[in-house]
Amino acid sequence: MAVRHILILPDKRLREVSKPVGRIDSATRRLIEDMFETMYAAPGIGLAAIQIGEPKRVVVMDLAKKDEPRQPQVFINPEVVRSSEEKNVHEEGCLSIPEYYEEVERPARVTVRYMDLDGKKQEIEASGLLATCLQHEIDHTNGVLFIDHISKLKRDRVIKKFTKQAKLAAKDSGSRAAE
Ligand code: K1U
Ligand code: ZN
Repeated sequence: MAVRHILILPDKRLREVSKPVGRIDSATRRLIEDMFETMYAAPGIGLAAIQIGEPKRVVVMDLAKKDEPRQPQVFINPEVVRSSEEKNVHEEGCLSIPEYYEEVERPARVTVRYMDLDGKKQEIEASGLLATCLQHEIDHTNGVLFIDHISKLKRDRVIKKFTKQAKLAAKDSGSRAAE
């Protein structure tokens, strides 16, 4: 198991549409282990495989509170099959956009179809934080980020900030390599 590097905005790979998983083989199981280790280390409550550079439709999640035992959940090839008309506003964050939080409006309840670790088809009806987190992670598998759901003004501002930071970091590592 390994803690993997999390891709940060404006990394173009975050815009890739991930590919469905066919068979759950040892490589997929290792990927899932790495995803949990990376998510717990961050720390975060969810992670999609593309965030560690693997364009596969795999999502991990743990919504347990600090004082509760861990509740790891795996969703393979998750898709929203039903959404409520009713909307909910929830503050969201993203491990690929560190320390930026914004309120996002999404359907309050969703039904998600997915495959479990045994390759069995499952369906879950979600509301509250689970619904928000599932929609956020399924968006990642489609190359969509939560900032795509906020105003263009706010989105452009955050993209500009992270692009500037990435350029400064690249310049800094280049000058250190030349020393
Ligand atoms: O997909 C991700 O980048 C993970 C993201 C999931 C998420 C959070 C909030 C709303 C929707 C989706 C995070 O985990 S951000 C970090 C976070 O929320 C958190 C971190 C430590 C403790 C509690 C929450
Ligand atoms: Zn995210």
